[in-house]
Amino acid sequence: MITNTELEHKGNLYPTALISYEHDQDTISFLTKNGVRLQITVLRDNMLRLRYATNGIFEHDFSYAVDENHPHGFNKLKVEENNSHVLIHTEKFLCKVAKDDLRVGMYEHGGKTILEDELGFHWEESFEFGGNFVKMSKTSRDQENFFGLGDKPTNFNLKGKRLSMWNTDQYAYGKDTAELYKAVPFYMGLQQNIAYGIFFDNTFKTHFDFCSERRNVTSFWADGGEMNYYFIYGPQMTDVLTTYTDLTGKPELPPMWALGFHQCKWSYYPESKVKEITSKFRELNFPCDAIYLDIDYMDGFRCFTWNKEYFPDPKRMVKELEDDGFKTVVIIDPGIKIDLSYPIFKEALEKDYFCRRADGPYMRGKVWPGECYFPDFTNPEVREWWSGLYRELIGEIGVKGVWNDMNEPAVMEVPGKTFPFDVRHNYDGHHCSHRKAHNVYGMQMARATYEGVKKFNFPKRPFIITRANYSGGQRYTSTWTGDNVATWEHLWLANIQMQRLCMSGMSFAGSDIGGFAEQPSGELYTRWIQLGVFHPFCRVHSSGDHGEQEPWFFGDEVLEISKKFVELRYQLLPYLYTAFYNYVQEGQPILKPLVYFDQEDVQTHYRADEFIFGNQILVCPVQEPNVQGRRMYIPRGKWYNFWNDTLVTGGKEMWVDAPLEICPIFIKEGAVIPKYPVQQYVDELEIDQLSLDIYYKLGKENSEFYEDAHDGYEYRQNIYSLRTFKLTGKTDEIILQQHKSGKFSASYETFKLNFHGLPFEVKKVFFENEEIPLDQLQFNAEEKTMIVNKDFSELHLVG
Ligand code: MIG
Repeated sequence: MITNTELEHKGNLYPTALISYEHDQDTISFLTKNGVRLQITVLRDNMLRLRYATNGIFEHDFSYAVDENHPHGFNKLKVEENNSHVLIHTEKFLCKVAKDDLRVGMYEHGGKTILEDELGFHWEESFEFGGNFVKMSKTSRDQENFFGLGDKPTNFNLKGKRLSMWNTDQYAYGKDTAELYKAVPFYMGLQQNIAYGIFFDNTFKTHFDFCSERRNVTSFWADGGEMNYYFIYGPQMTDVLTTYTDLTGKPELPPMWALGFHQCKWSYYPESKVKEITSKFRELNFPCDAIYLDIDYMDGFRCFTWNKEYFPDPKRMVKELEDDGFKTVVIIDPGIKIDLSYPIFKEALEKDYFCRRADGPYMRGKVWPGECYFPDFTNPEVREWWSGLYRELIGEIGVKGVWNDMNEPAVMEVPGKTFPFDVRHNYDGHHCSHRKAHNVYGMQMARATYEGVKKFNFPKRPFIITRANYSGGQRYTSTWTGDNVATWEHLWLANIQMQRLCMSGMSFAGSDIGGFAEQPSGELYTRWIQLGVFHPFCRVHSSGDHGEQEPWFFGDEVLEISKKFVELRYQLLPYLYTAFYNYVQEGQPILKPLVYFDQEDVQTHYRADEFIFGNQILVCPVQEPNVQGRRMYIPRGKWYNFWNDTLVTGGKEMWVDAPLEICPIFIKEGAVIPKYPVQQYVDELEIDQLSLDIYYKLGKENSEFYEDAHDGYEYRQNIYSLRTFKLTGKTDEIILQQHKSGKFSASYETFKLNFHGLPFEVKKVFFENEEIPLDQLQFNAEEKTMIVNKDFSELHLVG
C-alpha cells in the first residue's frame, strides 16, 4: 500500500492532508498542509475541471483548446463533507476528495465507481527548466478499455499502450510510432458500460500510459505546465464525446465541394500538366472537385509567390479550372526564406514577427526554401499579418483552399527534426519556450490561415487543411494523416486513424489515398479508394517519386471500380453533408466506430475494421490482398446488404463476399438515405429530383436529411432545410412521415422513393391520409419506386 506522504516514491512529491476548503458559485478550492491547491470547477452537470498548483499559485488561466463560446452551466451543485471526504454532488455524478491525501474519485449516483485516483496527483520538480513534471495516475479495472488520442497509428483500443504527444514530421511512419503530427490529449475510458473522458489540456509534451507499465494503472503526465484536466462523465460515449467537442469547439460547415473527390500529387507542374490531369478526369467522366498544387508552384519555395515559368498567369489558370468545375487548393508552409529581396521576409523581419532563440538570435532552420526564419503564430499580431497575406492568393487569384504543411514545425537535418527547446514564443501574451508552444504551433498557423481564407473568400466558406494540430484546432481546419506508405498495413492504419480522429473531435480527416510514399499495386489502390470514399475527407495524394497515382494509371479494371466508388460518394453527398451537419451542430463524429455505436455490446470493444459512416451505413473495408471475401462483425440489429438487399441479423461475425469490385456495405434497416444523381463535381447539375432509398423495417427508425446552398452563410439565417423522416413498418404496411424545418427551397420539386425489402405487394397508397390511385404517384411495381412531392408529410403503402 502506497501512502502519499511528502518526499517519498522516486523523487515524486504528493499533496498532504487537507487543511481547508471553500466554495463559490461553481468552484471548490482545496488547500493542503504542504501548500498544494486543487480547484474543482463544475462546468456542466457531467463535466468537472480539475487544476492543481503545487505551491498554491496558479498560472494565468489560458487555453488555446477551449472554445471561448463553449456551452457551460449546470443544474445542481451540492458540497458536503464526512469524516474522510469532501463530497461534490452534481446532477449527474458524485466527486469525492479525500481529506488525508487529496485523492479524487468519481462515482455514479447509484454508487458505481466511474474512476478513482491511484496515486492521484503528484509531481517532480524540474531543475533544468523550472516548474514541474506534473503527473496523475488512476486505477483501472480489468475490463476497462481506452479510445481516443487523435492520429495515433496503433490499435484502435489503446489498452496496453504507452504514447506521447509531441508533434513530429514522421515521413513513412509505421504502426506504433508514438508521436505523429497532432497532439490530442483526450481519451475515453469504458468499463462496465460506463464511459468517461479525460481531456488533459496541457500543451507541453504529454504522456499517456494505459495499463502498459502497470496492469491496473492508467496514468498521464506532462513535462511542464499545470495538472489541468477535464473529467467528463457519460455514461454513454456519445455524451462524453459531444461534451468534449462542445468544450473544444466545432468547425463551421465546409463548402460541399470540399467533400467531393480531390486529386493531389507532389507536384503537378507546369500549368499544362495540371490541365492534362484535370482534362483527363472530365474526359473519363471521373468525378473530381479539387486539384492541389504542392510546393513547386512557388518561386523558389517562397510562400505567397508563383513560379512564373511554370504558372505564367495563375489567375487565368485558376479561373479556367474553376470553369471546368475544379477548385484550386495550394500549399503554404511556415518557413520563410531568408532573402532580403523577398518582401514577406523583409516585412516580417522589420516587424519582428519571427521566432527567436533564448538569447536573441532568430530561430534559423532549413526547410524546402533553404535557410528560413519562422513566424511566431502564437503572437496574435503575427496571425493577423499572416491572414492578410492571403489577400492576393484568395481574393484576387481565386484559389479556394489552403493546405498547411510542415507546421509541427518540421526542420530538416537537425536532431529532433524541430525547433530547439529554448526558442521563445509569445503564446498570446503568456511568453514561453518552445517546450510549451511546440504542440500548438501548427494549430495557430492553421488558425491564421483560416482567418485569412475566410476573410478573402467571403461570402463563400473557407477550406483549410493542416498536417499539425492540437485539440480544438478542429474549429479552424480539416486534416490529413501525413506521409503514409503504399502498403496494406497503412491501409489498415488509415482506417483506424480516421475512426480515432473522429473519436477525438476531429472528424474532418482523410489519409493520402493510395499511400504517399512508394507505389501501390492496382489492387491496393482500389481497396484504398473503397475505404477513402467513406472518409470525411477524400483525397488521392502521393510523393510521385515512385510513379503516378491518378485513377487511370493502373489500367481499366482499377479505373472502372474506382470510378464506381467515387460515383457512389457523389450520390451519397446529401447523406454525408447531413453527417457533417450533425458534426458541426452537435459534435457527433462523422465515422462511428462500433464501440461508439453500441458500447453495451462487448464484442465491439476490440473491433476497428468495421465502422458506421454517418448514422446508418456500415462499412467494412477489405485490407488484404487476393481475397474474395472476408469475415466481419455485424453490429446488433438488422442490416441490408447494400449490394443485394439481403437482410442480415447482427450481433455476430459472418462471411461476406468481397471480390475486387465490392467493398462490404450494409444499410441499417429503417434508414432513409438521400441521394443525388452522379455529378462530375458539386453543383455541376441543377438537381431536378432527389432519390430517397427507403429500407423497410418492422418497427420504427428515424433519419435526417440536411440541405442548404452548399456554400455561403445564408444557412445561418435559417436558409437551410432539415427533414426528419419517421419510418414505421408493420407486416403489411409502411408509413413514412416527414417533418421539415428551415426556409431553404431546393431546386427540385419531387422525391423518387426507392423501397427496399418490402415484405408485401403494394395494393393501396394513402397520400396525406387520402387514398389515391397508384399510378398517380407513378408507382412502379417491379422496381418498387414512386414519385412524390418533396414536401409530403405522410405516406402509407399498404399490402
Ligand atoms: O518534406 O510539400 O506531408 O503531403 O507533398 C515533405 C511536399 C513536405 C510533406 C507532406 C506532403 C507534401 C510534401 N511535404
